[in-house]
Amino acid sequence: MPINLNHEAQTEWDKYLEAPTIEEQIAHLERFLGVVVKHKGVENHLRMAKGKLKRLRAQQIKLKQVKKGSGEKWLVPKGEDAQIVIIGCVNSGKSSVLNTIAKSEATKVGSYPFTTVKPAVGSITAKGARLQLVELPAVVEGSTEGEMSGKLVLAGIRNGDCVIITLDLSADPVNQIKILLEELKKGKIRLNTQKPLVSIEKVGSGNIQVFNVHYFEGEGINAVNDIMGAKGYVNAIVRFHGPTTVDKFLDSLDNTITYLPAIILASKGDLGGSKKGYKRLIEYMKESKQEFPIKPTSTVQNEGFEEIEEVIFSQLGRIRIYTRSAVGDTAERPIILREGSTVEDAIGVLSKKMLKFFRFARVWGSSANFAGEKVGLERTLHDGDIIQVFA
Ligand SMILES: Nc1nc2c(ncn2[C@@H]2O[C@H](COP(=O)(O)OP(=O)(O)OP(=O)(O)O)[C@@H](O)[C@H]2O)c(=O)[nH]1
Ligand SMILES: [Mg+2]
Repeated sequence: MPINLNHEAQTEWDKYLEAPTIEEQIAHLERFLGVVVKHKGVENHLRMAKGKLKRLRAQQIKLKQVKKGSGEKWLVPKGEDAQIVIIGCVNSGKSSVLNTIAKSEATKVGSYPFTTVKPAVGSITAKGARLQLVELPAVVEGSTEGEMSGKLVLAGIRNGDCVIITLDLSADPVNQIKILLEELKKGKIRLNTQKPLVSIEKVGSGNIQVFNVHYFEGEGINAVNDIMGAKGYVNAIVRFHGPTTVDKFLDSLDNTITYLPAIILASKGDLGGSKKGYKRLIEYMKESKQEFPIKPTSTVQNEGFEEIEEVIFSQLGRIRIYTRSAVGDTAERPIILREGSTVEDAIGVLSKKMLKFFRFARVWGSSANFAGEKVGLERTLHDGDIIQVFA
């Protein structure tokens, strides 16, 4: 936060940072822009505030459309930084988990099945990132065929950036995870699965050219040619970048598959039989080689949620980058980018125009070889880095 904001502006900015709803955030940002005393030292801050206000207003309009029933009801427009979808079988504790994490009464909890029939929304701040939590109605056997609005539920999952799965530990959690993962697999959603390490480039001529085929496990050039031919490719370059099975190779040819990170919250840990259920769940996940962070919880006893924000942020695969202004002030709130993002990605979020006039950037943090290192657009950034852009 720049120390050179006038007192009134600082107060409005602090209120904006704390504001729980979009309406209040907009109101404080508008007041901030009305009272801020303008000078060189606050230029970056002003630009950021105006950008945020624009995004929030756009988001507000979308949310209003959704409420009115514009046909998009099931795709909750994305919040500022990322959207976390909460899914699970019926009555597994999704609404209770949403309310507990969001520390609010965001949605209704009920002992009867299908209490939640439309997405319910809450929000949290996790390590400086504003996250939207969306509880989707239950996934059931047959969701992929449209059972219990299943197609819309699956579309809602694809719209998220990370998934929280709730499993009722007192009611055969192994059966629940099997149903969920089977429906998601049929719905072309892959959780905690690395994207195929193979890239396909369509070209104008030259037939099928293959590089590093030794990575194709148990198969060779002929299998590549057969599969490519069956999928209708005539001219293409296939590059293997790491170990690839036939299933993974087929996945790489299907760009309708969604890959998402996920966490399991094993709920109702206070009920009888839950300890046994938890043990069986851990054994099953290990046997079936499915790697998920699993946290046993109880919403009734408020247990297992101590570091939930950190767990969600780390699974989300995002980094926090802090900008430094021309006069050396560092922003208090980070910009949130995908892991592996570069200086170019960071500037793209701030202002596309700035990219045109970019000269160099200085970086502080673990991606810099020394504090304040001068870097170009291609430098990969790490969580917690600070960048100062010279244009
Ligand atoms: N004992 C205990 N009961 C819980 C816990 N979490 C949820 N429940 C109960 O389980 C029932 C279902 O909870 P919800 O949070 O509504 O579950 P849901 O998955 O959202 O349910 P649907 O929206 O109907 O699919 C309610 O009666 C809750 O009170 C828990 O940690 N411990
Ligand atoms: Mg519910």
